[in-house]
Amino acid sequence: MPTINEVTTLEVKDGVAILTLNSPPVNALSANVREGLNDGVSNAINDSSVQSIVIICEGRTFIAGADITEFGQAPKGPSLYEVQDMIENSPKPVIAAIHGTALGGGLEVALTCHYRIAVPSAKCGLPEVNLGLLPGAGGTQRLPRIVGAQKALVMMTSGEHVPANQCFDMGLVDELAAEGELEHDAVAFANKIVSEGRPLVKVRDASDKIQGDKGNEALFSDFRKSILRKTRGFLAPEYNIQCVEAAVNLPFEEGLKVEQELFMKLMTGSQSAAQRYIFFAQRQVAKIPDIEKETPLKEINSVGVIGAGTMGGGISMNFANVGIPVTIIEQSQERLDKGLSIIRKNYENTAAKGRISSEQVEERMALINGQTSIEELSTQDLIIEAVFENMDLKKDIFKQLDGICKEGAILASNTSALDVNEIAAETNRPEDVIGLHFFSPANVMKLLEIVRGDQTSKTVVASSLAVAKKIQKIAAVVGVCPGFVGNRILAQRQREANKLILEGALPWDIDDALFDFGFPMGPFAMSDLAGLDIGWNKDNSNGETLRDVLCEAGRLGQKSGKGFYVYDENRNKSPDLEVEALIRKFGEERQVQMRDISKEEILQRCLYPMINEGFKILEEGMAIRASDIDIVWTNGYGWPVYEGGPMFYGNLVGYDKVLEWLKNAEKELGPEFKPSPYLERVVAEKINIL
Ligand code: 3H9
Repeated sequence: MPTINEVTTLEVKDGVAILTLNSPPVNALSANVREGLNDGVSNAINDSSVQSIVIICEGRTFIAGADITEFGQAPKGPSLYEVQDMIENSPKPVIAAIHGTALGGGLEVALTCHYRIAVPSAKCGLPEVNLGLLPGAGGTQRLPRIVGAQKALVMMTSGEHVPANQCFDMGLVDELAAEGELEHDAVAFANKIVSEGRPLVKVRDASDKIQGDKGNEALFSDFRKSILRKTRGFLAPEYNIQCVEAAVNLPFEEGLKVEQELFMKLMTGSQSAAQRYIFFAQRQVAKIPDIEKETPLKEINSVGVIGAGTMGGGISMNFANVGIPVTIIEQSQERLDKGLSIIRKNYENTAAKGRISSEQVEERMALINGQTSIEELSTQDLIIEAVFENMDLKKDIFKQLDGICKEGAILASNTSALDVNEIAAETNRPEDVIGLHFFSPANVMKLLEIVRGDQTSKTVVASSLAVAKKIQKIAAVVGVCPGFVGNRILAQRQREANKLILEGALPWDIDDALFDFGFPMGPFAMSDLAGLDIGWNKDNSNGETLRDVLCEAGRLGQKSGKGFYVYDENRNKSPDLEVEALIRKFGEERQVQMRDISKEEILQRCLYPMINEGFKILEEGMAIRASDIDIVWTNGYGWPVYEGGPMFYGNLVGYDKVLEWLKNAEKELGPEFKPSPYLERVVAEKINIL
């Protein structure tokens, strides 16, 4: 087959030039793919035996976008715009033949083709927004012209991958091919276009779908309002909207200029840098250096969960959702029934929102089998203990499990902070013991910390990663230390927040600073939500901590209508003078000097110790890489993705500046700010840890 370059071939069949790209893994538009497209289309145009051109891809997908790894590098080879001009201005019809996903620049290439054909399993989308970008190769101007402004707004601000049949309905795809017959059907479609003398459709010239929305400001303001909550803090969604506005109101070429200007702003900004970093971090986190790809996996076809409380119930739902039967154990029938009814209610709520059918509710409930005896866990492949955080209790359970569970079963604890090695030592099979730390609500939160004990076998780690993927979690492998990665870093922020309110900052000052930074809520609003009385005991409360004082005053959090804040009947919070007075009194009694504390200082006090702790975690080998820490924090603790996580953010601020700040804080405020020696080394030797 004639080769254009190392990733492109061009073959002519029945007057149809078939230009095939093969650049694994995802046919991204790297320099050689652009070159292949450019030269291939050019050759086909110049070949008099060719009447039409089909662009098709080998491997798992059509072009999945620009090559993100090339961003920021000196341009090489033909630009994407040159390639698109070549395709769009071809005097012979060019047809994109799509399987897998046509995403970002890939869809933008397809949009310069005169026609598009796809198999039913294919999906199309402009997901640039998820990388903090907008489609920068004319996609913002062409998509609205083909699907209308409203649909383009939804696609571009959500980044969703739209199934081919929907693309067909909205006119984005002109023809559906039979599954597995893409090349054959694309050639037939190309011949039909030629024989019927169909026009060379240029999407850029279409106007019927956008005409009616010219000057329709309400369309855009309503849309902005509808996504406000979800997109708070992100720049890219707004810039995408501005591009669609330009598409509707300006001529094509002027719209392109708006697209280019806004694309460059995003591309050179820190938000997109953070979001692109997180994209790769998310793929990196699943790679464990000492665990080879070939590591044998244990099959997990049945699961046992101990505890039908909030955690146990949520954990069980994850497995039932993917068809894995779960046996859930609770001490009493009453508690079991309560737990099962909460699970059912959760499913029914999801069904009420239309996300699953009522049959699916029943199917999933049928997969969850409640039992009151731990002896029922003799056959399951994976057991997850999810009882409350008490070492003695957990040890006792693992001792029992050791005697009950079948050989080779994975024995996991959902502990959020306790020593997994100590728990494993209760068994005669520590190699099968692991921590699987889910985050609440466990059926919703994406993060899973996989806690690798000293003796946990590679097979058990690899199998845990595989099952995490199956239940659609983002798993980070962490080491055994108090609080692991997530809670260990959280403790730093919590400590400083608690100290700050005695030094003069009020709970809402701290919450507001962190909310404005991008967290969904600050630590005090969070405490109110969780309940201040968790772990508080009325009988031995002696006003020693502020929490004691608040609980003693009946301020238990949202559930009692007041905690750090006071709440109205809709659970809207307001600052409360009474709390301010209690805090002042508490501070005065302890002779704490009150002062004005700026928002900047609040952020430094709360965030820089977290970065420092991240370095300590890396130094101790408790996280594999800095980006794993950021994955934990962006997926489990609400660190805004556009700030990249604590380690990325530290680099943005400058590790040298963080270090200097910590040194001063150590002198002025105490030893808890002592910089990690690893941070000192990274700064001194300018080591790149990201
Ligand atoms: C863009 O197009 C800008 C334009 O508007 C034009 C500007 C001028 N580049 O996810 P996977 C790698 S922006 C480079 O595990 P899956 C990925 O890192 C782009 N590499 O597979 C991984 O590498 P490794 C818009 C990429 O099957 C491997 O491919 N497009 C790219 O679960 C496999 O990836 C997007 O945002 C890329 N564009 O999912 C689409 N994409 O094996 C981004 C992937 O070394 N990609 N890699 O870890 C995706 O959403 C998924 O990768 C996809 C496949 C759905 C395609």
